[in-house]
Amino acid sequence: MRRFPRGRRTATAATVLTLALALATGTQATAAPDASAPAAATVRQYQVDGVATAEQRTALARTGTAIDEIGADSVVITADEADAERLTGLGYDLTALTAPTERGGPGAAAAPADYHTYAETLAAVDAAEAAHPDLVSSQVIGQSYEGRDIVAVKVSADVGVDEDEPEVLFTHNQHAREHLTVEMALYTLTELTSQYGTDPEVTALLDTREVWLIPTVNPDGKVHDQESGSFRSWRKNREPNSGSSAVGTDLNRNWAYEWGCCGGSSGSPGSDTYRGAGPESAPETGVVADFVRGRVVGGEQQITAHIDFHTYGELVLWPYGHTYADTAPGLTADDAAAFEALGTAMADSNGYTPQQSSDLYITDGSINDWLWADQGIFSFTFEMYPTSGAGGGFYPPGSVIDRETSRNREAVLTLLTYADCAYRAAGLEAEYCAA
Ligand code: 0X9
Ligand code: CA
Ligand code: ZN
Repeated sequence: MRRFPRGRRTATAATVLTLALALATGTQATAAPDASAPAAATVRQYQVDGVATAEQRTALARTGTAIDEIGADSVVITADEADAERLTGLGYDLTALTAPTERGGPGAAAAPADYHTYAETLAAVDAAEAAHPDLVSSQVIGQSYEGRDIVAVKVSADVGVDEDEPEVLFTHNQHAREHLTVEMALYTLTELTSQYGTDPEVTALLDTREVWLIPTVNPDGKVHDQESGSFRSWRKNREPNSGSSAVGTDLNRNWAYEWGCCGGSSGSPGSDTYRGAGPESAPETGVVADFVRGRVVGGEQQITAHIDFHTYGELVLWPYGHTYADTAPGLTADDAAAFEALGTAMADSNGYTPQQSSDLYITDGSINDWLWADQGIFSFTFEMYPTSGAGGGFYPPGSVIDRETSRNREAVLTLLTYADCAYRAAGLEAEYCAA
């Protein structure tokens, strides 16, 4: 793995940490919970009835609640007992749900060992690089709050040369408990490398595009959620908050466009949607934002298209998240038409539901809004499998990983195909795609 010079000193400390984690990995499924950690409140999912419209969902989200799942006139949230009491006091109608295992029947939920650990993820990246040195090159782009390496993997023909080709970025695992998204990164890496020179479409795309994969944006959160012996339903990063015992920032509320503008995030450190002390206050957000800014070459952002992988809901989402409006400053009718056309084309291939992200509920400080408004990148969110808790919620079993990652093969290739000019998806090439 090649390291940026500025990362070398801390990378050494992080390597020691990685080795320690690797040693602990073998027993992760049965290890006793960390006795030094404060006793965690009981966290579970609740159904909230009578929440039917985007406005009602935004009102609920405004209380600082992260919404996991949307039904016709109800939603599912994750909350501890204190949050649940607070919401009931506000007049919300909550019903505690049983754990995913019971909801989906036997075998519907995963064990921590079903997914790659952080250390195993980096090992898989290193193995791909060793096996395909002309196609794969990884870099440490910075460190998480706890000092773990955040890695970007470039995949392209002649990978060692920065060619003048459209670049496409895939980010994964902003939210700690969304482990299936890390599997998605490893699937894409395996598929692209194994099919180059074999599959004509993959070969042509890697000959003409440069792909960047960031398999985990939130390594500390992933380790915290996965490696204590049982899952913790953790969402945020692991950065302490001054003046509060509550840990963590919601990285997908911490990006530097209209940060905290619109009731789509929380100012309370205890909230699952805490936006952080300021835009890019979280180290992980800053590392990825700096990486993206570093792809401006000769005054031009090289990255043209992006997917941020989340779970769950089976959705393809596009900007804006901070306003319900279809067009807004920085988002013209033609831009919106291109987002809808390309998002719908991708959804046609994977069976997800395509929509503007604010159709769900308002979010501010999301990665999609920043990448589009600030960097001009056609930026989507995929909410992967399942559609509901019955499929395992945030923790679907390992038996579905192959099916649910390969399900996005065509969508990923479609994004690569349109990376030269996304407006082409909406038939606007004459206006926007002049050679
Ligand atoms: O709320 C989120 O950050 C995402 N949903 S999740 O259940 N994975 O937490 C959805 C974000 C969609 N909004 C924007 N992309 N603006
Ligand atoms: Ca290339
Ligand atoms: Zn998420």
